[in-house]
Amino acid sequence: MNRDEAINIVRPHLKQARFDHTLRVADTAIELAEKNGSPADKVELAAILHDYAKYFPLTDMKRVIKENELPEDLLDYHHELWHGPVASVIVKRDYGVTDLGIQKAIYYHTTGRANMSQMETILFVADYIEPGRSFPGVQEVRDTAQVDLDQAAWMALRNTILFLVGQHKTVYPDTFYAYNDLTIRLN
Ligand code: DGI
Ligand code: FE
Ligand code: FE
Ligand code: FE
Repeated sequence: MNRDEAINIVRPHLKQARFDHTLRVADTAIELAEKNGSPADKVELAAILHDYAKYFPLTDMKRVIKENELPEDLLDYHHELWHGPVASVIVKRDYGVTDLGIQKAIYYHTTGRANMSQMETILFVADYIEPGRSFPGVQEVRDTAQVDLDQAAWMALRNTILFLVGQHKTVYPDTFYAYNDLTIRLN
């Protein structure tokens, strides 16, 4: 699968604004890949496909989670967490994306996890810092990503956890595991 094929696969599933976000994530991810010595072509495919399932009906996502033995505890948390794992299954099943690194980057792009690969970290950070994002603190994470990818991921995780806690929302365990893992590794 090349860039154009991936774009043609996701485009019908996304609104214009989400498609534009996707292209900005891909550009940002390629820059981070080149800076960090990750394979830019794989990172680009993962980025183009990452939000494929963002607008799937909740019932369809639930079915994919149950039928493919994805962790059922996902269903106890916000449905915003479902689209990455669901997309990773579908790109493999329906579009022949066999590369496990790409599958995992898509799978974990929202929550992160402990021991993320560099490709997973790049997509996680690129999704957070792409130039269309404007949450509080994002510019500091952008600046940090230019010099230290893991530090940028740690900051994004910290910001997200603080944001969710401030909103009285739950935090999926993998997000805490990712944060703890980087906190330990960066010290
Ligand atoms: O799909 P995108 O909007 O591009 O971004 P995303 O897939 O990273 O989704 C992020 C949203 O998910 C963000 O607004 C916060 C929300 N969210 C809800 N619960 C959790 C969570 N994010 C993380 N990392 N962990 C959670 O438990
Ligand atoms: Fe997403
Ligand atoms: Fe994200
Ligand atoms: Fe995204």
